[in-house]
Amino acid sequence: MNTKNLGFSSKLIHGGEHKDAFGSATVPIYQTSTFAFASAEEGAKCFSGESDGFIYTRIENPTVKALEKLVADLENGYDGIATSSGMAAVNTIYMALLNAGDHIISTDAVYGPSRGLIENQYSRFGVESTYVNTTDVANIEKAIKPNSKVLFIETPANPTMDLTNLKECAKIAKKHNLILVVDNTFCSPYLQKPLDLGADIVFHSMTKFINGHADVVAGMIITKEATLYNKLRAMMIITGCNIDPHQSYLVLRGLKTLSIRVKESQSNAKKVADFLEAHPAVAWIKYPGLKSHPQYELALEQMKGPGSLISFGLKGGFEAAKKFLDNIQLALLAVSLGGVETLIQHPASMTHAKVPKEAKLKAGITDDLIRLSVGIEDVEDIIADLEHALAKV
Ligand code: LCS
Repeated sequence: MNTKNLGFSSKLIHGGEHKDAFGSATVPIYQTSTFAFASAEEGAKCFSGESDGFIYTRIENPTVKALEKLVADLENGYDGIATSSGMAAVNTIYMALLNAGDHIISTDAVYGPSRGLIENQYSRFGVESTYVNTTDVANIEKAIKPNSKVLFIETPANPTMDLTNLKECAKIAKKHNLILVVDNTFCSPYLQKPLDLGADIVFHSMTKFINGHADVVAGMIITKEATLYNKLRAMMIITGCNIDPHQSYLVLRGLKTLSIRVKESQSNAKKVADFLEAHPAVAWIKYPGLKSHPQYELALEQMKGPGSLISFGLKGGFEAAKKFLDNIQLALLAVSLGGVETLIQHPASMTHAKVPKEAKLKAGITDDLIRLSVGIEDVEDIIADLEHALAKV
């Protein structure tokens, strides 16, 4: 059956383009490193591309391919490239697109290591970078130089929950011949489809919503068309950052419930955000589903819903934040996000600890910022946990 025209939730269950001889209901785990050729001629054809038979699991594997096809379909893309982690996806993109002397422009509040990889490693090979506040796209235009090649956007940004207007970015990228790359980890394809808004490449840390069960680390890159796809795929293969079949199976399993997980955690997050906004100990809150979010209208325009990540600060600053986090009982005091369990963390000292202090402050990653990834527990229990910890501050 052609699954292209199915609705999103139906695709999660029936997509992925896999069929086997036994009519398996799920995609089997092809736990093999290599594949035997039927003949010498067939082997040569696989290598020349005349045949699309499988060769070797670092290059391609049936379980992995089913996952790649499915996520690409969910993002309305050409095809997918699964990687061993979200950071492997980031590195594959940088390495395939940037030459010595090239310049990349990015959101200043991106996930810390996405920025650190450029500023601390690619800088050694002569790659230049500028990090700007992309909530105002005029800042992007101002940062463009003759050697600018890539515009790298994360929206909502981790952990500030600032949004960037993707349609406007696509216009700028087109005008200045930049490749527009979007990190869609915070939304998943259920809430936002960057390729439909004009991006060339979208990628995910599948560790988060796509897998959703805090038991896999993985990444995925999807392109809009074949030329960039082939370039990125070749880089993934030669650098050996492939996902393995077992991990792919787990992600395929987690993915089946993506829409119900996102809907449920988002419904909880809206209630949690209302609770936090009204609480006297809370100094500020940033959640795209609240009218107080400065880009509430943009969220309505480019996202199907506000998601389940919230950032907020307490009136007592960093000291109050520490006391609050030490008194949380139900939520896990842990990094990562987008799973069924509620997770809470302190970005300035955890996920973004290695970003220099000045850059952190400029990007809005203040010492009092607490990031909450709301899970699918009973919302009354999540709120009771927060209420109890806030009372201790
Ligand atoms: N992009 C975003 C937006 C992320 O949040 C992360 C990980 C990555 C890329 C990298 O993915 P990974 O290699 O971990 O699969 N974010 C994390 C976080 O906020 N806490 O722990 C990891």
